[in-house]
Amino acid sequence: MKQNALHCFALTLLLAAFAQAAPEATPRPAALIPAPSQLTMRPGRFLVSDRTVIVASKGAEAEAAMLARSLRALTGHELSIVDRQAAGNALVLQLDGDLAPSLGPEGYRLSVTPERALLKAAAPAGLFYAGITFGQLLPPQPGSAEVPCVEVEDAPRFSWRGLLMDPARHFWEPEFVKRMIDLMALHKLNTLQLHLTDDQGWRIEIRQYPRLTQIGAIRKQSPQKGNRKAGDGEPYGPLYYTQEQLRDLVAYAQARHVTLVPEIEMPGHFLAALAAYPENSCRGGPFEVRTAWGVEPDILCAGNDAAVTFAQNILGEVVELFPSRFIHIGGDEAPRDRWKTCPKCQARMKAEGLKSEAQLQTWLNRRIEAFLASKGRRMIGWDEILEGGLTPGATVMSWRGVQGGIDAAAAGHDVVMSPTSHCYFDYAQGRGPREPESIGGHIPLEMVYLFEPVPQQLAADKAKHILGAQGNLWAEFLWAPEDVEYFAFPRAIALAEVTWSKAASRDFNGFRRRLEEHLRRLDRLQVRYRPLDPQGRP
Ligand code: TNX
Repeated sequence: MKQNALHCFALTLLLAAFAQAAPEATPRPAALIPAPSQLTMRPGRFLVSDRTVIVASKGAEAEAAMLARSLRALTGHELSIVDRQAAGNALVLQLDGDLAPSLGPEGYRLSVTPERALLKAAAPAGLFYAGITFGQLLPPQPGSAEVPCVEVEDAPRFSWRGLLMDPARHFWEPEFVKRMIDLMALHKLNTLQLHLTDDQGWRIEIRQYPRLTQIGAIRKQSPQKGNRKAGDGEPYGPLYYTQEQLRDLVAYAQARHVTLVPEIEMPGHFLAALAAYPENSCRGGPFEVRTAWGVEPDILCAGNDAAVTFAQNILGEVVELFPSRFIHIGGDEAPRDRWKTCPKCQARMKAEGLKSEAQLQTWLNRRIEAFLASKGRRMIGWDEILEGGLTPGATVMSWRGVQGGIDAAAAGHDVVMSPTSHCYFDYAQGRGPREPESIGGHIPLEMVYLFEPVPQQLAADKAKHILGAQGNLWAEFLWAPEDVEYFAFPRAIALAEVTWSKAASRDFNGFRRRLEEHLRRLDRLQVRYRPLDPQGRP
């Protein structure tokens, strides 16, 4: 009995010792989102203080400055950037080209010991993402500056991790676009498609064609909030981005490793341009910028050489502003009825031996693609560009399901998956009465999380053509920035994990647990996300 009590006492001591040592020996894993490829927790902690320095090796200076900024926001500490470590601990940023074959330009290694956090990558983007991960190792409470020791090796699964914003339907001020870029970067999303033109508005200054914004950037009224069939009687605009603002946005995004992909819709969704320059239509106008949502029957005239030149000249200015490899030409929902009765379009079809209006769209795309190629760019368009046969270099964004993407990839074309089944972030997230008005549909968080961008039907050797996936924030029913944030988050975070993390590590319950902690970070940034509560908005 005595013996037993002694044993018991010893055991208690041992357990107590363990309990104390436990947080040091095996720290709780941090809520990293998206989940990294490999994470090993080590004993000990790294403390960020005023004595911590950032050591930037050659070529890492810009990333060091970005990291200092974000750590100041997260911890309140002002870290100085030096080229050599002195007293105290340090975050060391190193570029190492030898890591390129294993980690690519966006992958990184992060190794944190009590004395040193070593961030290594083959290219600046990787260092940037190592810094984001370091920031997520800090606890979500403000002011706390302790990071657990870890070894992380990480690289994205896909190169296109995208969102689309739609300033054509409702205009987003540059400051808000910057906020969205910041929030994307926080989740390692790297591509923001800007839907700059549509039937309801032209939102990009084109110097050669000033009426595009003088006329195309204003609509007489918009559908009423809460009653989409009625007009609100309120003139909207002129609202557009100047070229100077766009250059500034591009630079802002570049510093955060986000590529801005401009989308200039053609031949359909083009009414705002035709309102300004009606001679580029089949019927000659006059037209007004569309005041209802939906699709307009009047489109660019593909039979008219001057209209094709008009489109090319616009793109000529667009490529000067946006350095992105891809230029998006829309191509969706172009009713080809006007082409059927247009003498010029019919003459073109005859002269070129085209058997259908769909082939005429392909003919137009070929001209546009060649023009973009002459500027060193690649053309991407919605899956309708498949209908008359794909042009040789086209990349397809598959939105009407994934079949367009499967067909394009099978034929050796690159593809970005953005199907209405999983990626339409303008659809409702819940069915409850407290959900805000939306265009319709129902895509809850879990649906996005379970999206697999590489369809099973696709042959294994074609999987490499799937560049990634994109969530689309169409803005007919997003009226204000808070709506964009509500519809985007947390679904964009699920998409970030889908496009960054290994397919094998996908686990919705684990994601949800990490997300709950991660949402405290979004609270600090005052992001107006949809609460996880099944009822949505409070
Ligand atoms: C279809 S997706 C469209 C957009 C709308 C969206 C609304 C696509 C290529 N075209 O013009 O905004 O649906 O969900």
